[in-house]
Amino acid sequence: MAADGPSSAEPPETDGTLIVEPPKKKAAGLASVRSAFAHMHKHGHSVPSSIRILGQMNQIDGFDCPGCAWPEPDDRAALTEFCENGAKAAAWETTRHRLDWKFFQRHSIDDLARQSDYWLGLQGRLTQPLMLRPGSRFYEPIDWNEAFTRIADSLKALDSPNEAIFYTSGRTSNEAAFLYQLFVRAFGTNNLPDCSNMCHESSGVGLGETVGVGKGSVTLNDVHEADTIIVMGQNPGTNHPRMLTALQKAKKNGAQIIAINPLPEAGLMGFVNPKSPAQILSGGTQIADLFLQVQINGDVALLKALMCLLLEAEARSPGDVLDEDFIGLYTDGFAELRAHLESQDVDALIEAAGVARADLEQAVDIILRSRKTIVCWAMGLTQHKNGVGNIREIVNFLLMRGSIGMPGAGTCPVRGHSNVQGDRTMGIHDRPSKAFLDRIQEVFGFDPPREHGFNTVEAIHAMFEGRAKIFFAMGGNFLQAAPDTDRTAHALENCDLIVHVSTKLNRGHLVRGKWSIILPCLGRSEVDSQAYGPQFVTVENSMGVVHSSQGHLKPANAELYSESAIVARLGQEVLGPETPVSWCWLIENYDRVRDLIAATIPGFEDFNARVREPGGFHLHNGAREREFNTESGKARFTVNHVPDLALPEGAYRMMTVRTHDQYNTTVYGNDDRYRGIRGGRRVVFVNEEDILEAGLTAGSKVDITNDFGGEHRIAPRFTVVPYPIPRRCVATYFPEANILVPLNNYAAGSYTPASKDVTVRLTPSA
Ligand SMILES: Nc1nc2c(c(=O)[nH]1)N[C@H]1C(S)=C(S)[C@@H](COP(=O)(O)OP(=O)(O)OC[C@H]3O[C@@H](n4cnc5c(=O)[nH]c(N)nc54)[C@H](O)[C@@H]3O)O[C@H]1N2
Ligand SMILES: Nc1nc2c(c(=O)[nH]1)N[C@H]1C(S)=C(S)[C@@H](COP(=O)(O)OP(=O)(O)OC[C@H]3O[C@@H](n4cnc5c(=O)[nH]c(N)nc54)[C@H](O)[C@@H]3O)O[C@H]1N2
Ligand code: SF4
Ligand SMILES: [Mo]
Repeated sequence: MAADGPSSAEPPETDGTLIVEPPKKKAAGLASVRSAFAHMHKHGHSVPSSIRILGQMNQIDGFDCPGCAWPEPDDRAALTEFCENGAKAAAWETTRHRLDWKFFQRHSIDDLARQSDYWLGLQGRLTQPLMLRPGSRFYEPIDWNEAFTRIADSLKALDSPNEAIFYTSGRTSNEAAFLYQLFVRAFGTNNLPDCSNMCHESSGVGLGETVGVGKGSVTLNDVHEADTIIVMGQNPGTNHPRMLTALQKAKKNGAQIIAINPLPEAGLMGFVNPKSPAQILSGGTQIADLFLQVQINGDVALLKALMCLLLEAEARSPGDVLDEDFIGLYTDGFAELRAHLESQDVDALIEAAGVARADLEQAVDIILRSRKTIVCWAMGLTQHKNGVGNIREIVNFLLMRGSIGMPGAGTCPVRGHSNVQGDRTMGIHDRPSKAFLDRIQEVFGFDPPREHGFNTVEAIHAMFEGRAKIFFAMGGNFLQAAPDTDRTAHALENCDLIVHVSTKLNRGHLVRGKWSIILPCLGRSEVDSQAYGPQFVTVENSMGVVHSSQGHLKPANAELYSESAIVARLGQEVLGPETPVSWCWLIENYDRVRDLIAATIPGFEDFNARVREPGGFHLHNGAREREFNTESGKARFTVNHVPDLALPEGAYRMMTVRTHDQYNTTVYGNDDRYRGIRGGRRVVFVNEEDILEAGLTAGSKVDITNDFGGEHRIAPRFTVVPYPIPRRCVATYFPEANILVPLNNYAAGSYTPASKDVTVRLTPSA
């Protein structure tokens, strides 16, 4: 570690007073409206200015919400098509506060590292390129030319292009992402790790192998039409709040909802639509008809038990449960799965899941009422060692009843970042397909590198071992998003150069390489003016709809570059005469970039015209049409292991989750309203009986430790909070607990860190 030890990599303790109240039973309501405006106010916006800004969000001619990837409905509401957390994301981006060079003259990086993440984010938008020179503890302003020259010279001086790593976070537009991957491949590497590696990679891998497309198959209208919706490993009330409106609509149309989660999350239990005075008065609607309180990582066992019960129901009533026609025509592998399920001890599976048999039987009753079943999921399923297995089990379950590729049925991995799905479509991928690289070769006339690049976990190893020397990040906060914080910090500090393209200051900027550079960029709410005037960009939401996003606000600073313009300058400076495209000409008018996308990526034919249709267009999705693009051309049933959930004596299984007041590593405040937490983030939720058994009390301070791969990890001084969580399961918040997530404990097949299943011990703090 550098001079000041690991402290700079980890968020310090907050010193407010922690208040613990009972968890809420319903999400949203008027409190969410108050919260939205309070956050706009915190960032210097009056009520009229807040209304003006938020009123542009998610509108046809406005900017796409920088929050999550949940889609807009066809009948979007004028001015109010956003949620509380979308408003927070907008407030944090459109803040009126600015970070000028004087700020960085006053604060050394050590000084800044002692501040909380909340404080760092409150300081405002980055406005000038900044550089941290070798040995210095202060960022200094530099001009753009100097920044690009240093970056280009460093990249060109590498022994191999594979010594550079190019990270992407999921807010980057399609245009910027396409140019970025083109630049990186023309430079000569596939080292394109992204936030997806830590997020839905297990979904992409699991779905790709089984149904031939790594994206979900349903549209928003399918959700509205479904008869059964299973929401697993997801907390939509906080992380995809407008999904609750869709679930409510589905319920109104007669759907039943099953929630599968270790926590009784408020948004899964009930919802009060803040836009409906009638609902505010009546107290809103119940969301889940059935709540299955699975233990952490009990989902494979639960899904298997469910399928065994379905087979039993089929035996009682042949032809009514399985969709034999579908199975025969469209799938392979069912006989093996059936034999496997028949060999299972259902009671043992039910015990491993941690739920009651009667509840599972009730789930079967709900499911058997129709074939229009959708399964929605997020990080509670993907961030496990058996994350890919979780997804394959969902597919098994849906295929058995032919619940895919028909209205109201299918797969629904709910994506995180607002354009994380689009970035992948544009080629941000450390393991690009041969077909994609062939297209690049045909269209651009150069040989793209064919060997796989580093994903997030491999990138950390490579930097740690000195095999990679430059880390370039298009957005995000790699330091705090990645597992094993200390290890990741050491890895980054080994680099000769770290470059962050960012809108806001974060802790990642404070862990330094030999040289560190911050390039400030436009946010998507702002006017992006190029030679041909203001440009719009495009994004793809969680359901494969590609649409435009146009910012109308004055940029935080006239000097800011757009992400596309930054890539273009890099392309020009680094590749020189060997460049495959004329970068500056391209970004004069983003239509030109879109024409290249149209020429390269299937499904984007006539892109410029189609994206100008109000609301954009749907990308073709094979699974939705029952075209399964697997090797055999059929959807595949698979047999997956039930993970061994035995814990060492005295240990707990820890999941790391988000509070209601954060966007990944951006901390909006120290509250987690729905879970009853105010004024603190270093809390650990523990079952009351476990607290008693361990001789702890509510409010005790504990150190949380993990031992994995011969290393001892410790996260000191967390406050114990009694919570309705299954026995031996505990929950903490990310990024505080990331220091405990072992880098080498990741999902087989997808490398997604198992940040929802960390074996820990709780020891009273000294
Ligand atoms: N406001 C806000 N919105 C966001 C984000 C944010 O930070 N803030 N982040 C965005 C991003 S990038 C993403 S990926 C998504 C994340 O969205 P979520 O996946 O909803 O986020 P998490 O907080 O990680 O919550 C995981 C949920 O899974 C449950 N869970 C954990 N382990 C298990 C398990 O083993 N089995 C089951 N069945 N459930 C389990 C937890 O109790 C929790 O309810 O949200 C996106 N939207
Ligand atoms: N333990 C644990 N770890 C996790 C998770 C977990 O559940 N548990 N979740 C994982 C998941 S799902 C994800 S997606 C990752 C998230 O990983 P990242 O995407 O790397 O992290 P974010 O916190 O979303 O990045 C926030 C930063 O992005 C920058 N930014 C914001 N908007 C823009 C923009 O428009 N352009 C540019 N260039 N920069 C911008 C700002 O500087 C801000 O500080 O974390 C992962 N890490
Ligand atoms: S649901 Fe997601 S995309 Fe929609 S407004 Fe809320 S945060 Fe933004
Ligand atoms: Mo994510």
